[in-house]
Amino acid sequence: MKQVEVNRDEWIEIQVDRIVGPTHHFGGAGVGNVASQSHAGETSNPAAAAIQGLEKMRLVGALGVPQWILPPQIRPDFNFLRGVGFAGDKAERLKRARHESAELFSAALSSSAMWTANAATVTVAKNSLSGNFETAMTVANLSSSLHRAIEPNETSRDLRAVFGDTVRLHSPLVAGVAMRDEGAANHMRLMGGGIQNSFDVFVYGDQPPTSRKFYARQTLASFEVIARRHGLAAEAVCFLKQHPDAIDAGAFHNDVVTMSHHDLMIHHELAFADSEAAMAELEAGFRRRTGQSLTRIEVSAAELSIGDAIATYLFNSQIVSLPDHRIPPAIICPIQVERHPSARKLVVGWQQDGLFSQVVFVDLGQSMSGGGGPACLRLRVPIPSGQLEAVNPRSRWTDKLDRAIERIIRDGYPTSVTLDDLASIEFVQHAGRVRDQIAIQLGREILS
Ligand code: SUG
Repeated sequence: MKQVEVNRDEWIEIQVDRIVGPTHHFGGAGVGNVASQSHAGETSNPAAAAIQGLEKMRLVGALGVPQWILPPQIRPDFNFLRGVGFAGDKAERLKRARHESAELFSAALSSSAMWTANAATVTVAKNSLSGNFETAMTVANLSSSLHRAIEPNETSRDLRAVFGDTVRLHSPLVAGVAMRDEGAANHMRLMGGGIQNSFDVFVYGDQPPTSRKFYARQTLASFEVIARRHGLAAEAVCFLKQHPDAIDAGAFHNDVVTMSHHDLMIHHELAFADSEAAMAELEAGFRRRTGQSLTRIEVSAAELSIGDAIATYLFNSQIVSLPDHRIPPAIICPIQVERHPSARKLVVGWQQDGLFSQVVFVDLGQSMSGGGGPACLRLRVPIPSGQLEAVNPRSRWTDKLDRAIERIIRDGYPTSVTLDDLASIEFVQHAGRVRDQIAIQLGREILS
């Protein structure tokens, strides 16, 4: 087994997941997202979705990895419904939206904030004034899609409630086509040695030649702004362009075709445009920055077609460092990988090569049908270990909190939801009360 260098820089990576909301449904609204589009209109199971997500947190917690939990966002978003012209009391707004616009109705009820990899872009850099390393976050504006563009305000509040002053929280970029930003799903923090040597890789899709079928969700300009706001040095960043064919095949985020951890990057051969030159530039930049070489594994289309990469979400596996840093990280893969001989062979091979100490397969069927795998469901937030206690303990995963939340889900969440169910005011008011019970468990105040 590969011996990993002991990490002495005393930073720790927190995983942040959100409980799937009781109005979780299949709206089919994911731009360029094949799974979301192909499951549109199916009956959903919010209880199963929330339990599957909680089980993944339980697994991460049991591995000894710090796990934090966000409550479901408040849905329906009645203010949004009023803002798009549905007047009247809440019941009327809901009914009118259901009859007049399937898109606006679904957006107001979406549980898409569950995919916390899209909550924010998170980097670590030296603050030029204090000279200390600090974690900075820019909340993603998610302006590519309506149902997601309503997430950022609440996401900002949620991240503030968890992290307080332990991180520098930046507001979302000003909305607009030029600034489309989807957060950490298109960002990789590579490291050689320690976090002080972070090498931030930003992946965008909007420059020519662009995709034809689906528009790119992340722009180069948005990441340039984020790198500048977060104070990242030019030698510590690299910008890569998504391959337009990958976007058209359904790789709407880079984390669907690439995964990374410290000095390891595994990607599909079709992930990046002008790949040979881009990879040479990446490797040279990483070496200059860290004095070390990047372990880069390129999976060819012969080993796994781009279609199968997207169907299995192999590259959306969640890699986590274990408390004993001498042991290689664990990798949490969707069950679809286990069931696909070529995808399974690849991950088992990486384990045999010592890249991972353990491979765990998880069933996230409800999230996968919306186009979200294990890595989509978590935001990675590095903080100095000494500050772990300062991160809100009320929303840290523990066995006890897990049991309390599971009880609320099993007692109160619906197990079958259609769009018509969601048009009932009684139904969504009940869902709102159940959502609030979870928020209270997580130490949050309920705004009436
Ligand atoms: O933005 N799906 C999400 C999935 C996000 C996955 N995240 C990462 N790759 N990191 C999206 O497309 C589906 C909504 C619906 O079908 O109702 C949706 O929004």
